Amino acid sequence: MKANVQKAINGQINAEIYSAYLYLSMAAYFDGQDLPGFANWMKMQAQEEMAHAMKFYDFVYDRGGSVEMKAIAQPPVKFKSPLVVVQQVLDHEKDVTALIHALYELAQKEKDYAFESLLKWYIDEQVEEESTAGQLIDKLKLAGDKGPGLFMLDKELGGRTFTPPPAA
Ligand code: OFO
Repeated sequence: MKANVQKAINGQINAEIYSAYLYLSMAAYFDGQDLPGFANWMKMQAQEEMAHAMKFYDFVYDRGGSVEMKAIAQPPVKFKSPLVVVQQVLDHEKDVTALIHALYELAQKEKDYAFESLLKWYIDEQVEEESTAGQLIDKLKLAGDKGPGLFMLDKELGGRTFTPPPAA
């Protein structure tokens, strides 16, 4: 594996773990607001992000490279409202999509076909991530930011479970 590819993947591992950390911070906000269903949704999202990080991690070792853990930045800890939080989820996922697309361009430039193939999974996953976040925003707008609608949506989100992605 080329040094610049390895460095870029290590950077993305850090970004995925940051995503997990961000979603855990959002989970903590929702637990503090007595919205355990929203908190559950964020905890499941955090688990997904760790799985995204590990898929890159395993790929590096499958290709004879090495992983180096970097410091994880502190995520925001104060949030304005449930709607603002879910809008931040979508904004964050759009940023991550841009990172994945940049990695794909690097894979093409370096003619690293195995990396390119791996990234196709992430490209599809980001379509899913943005769509899920967009749906959550729509549901929350319909339910309203407080009252019975919010309570019902919280119950629904409490049912989200984690399904591990296929191995690299
Ligand atoms: Fe790893 O997809 Fe979200 O951030």
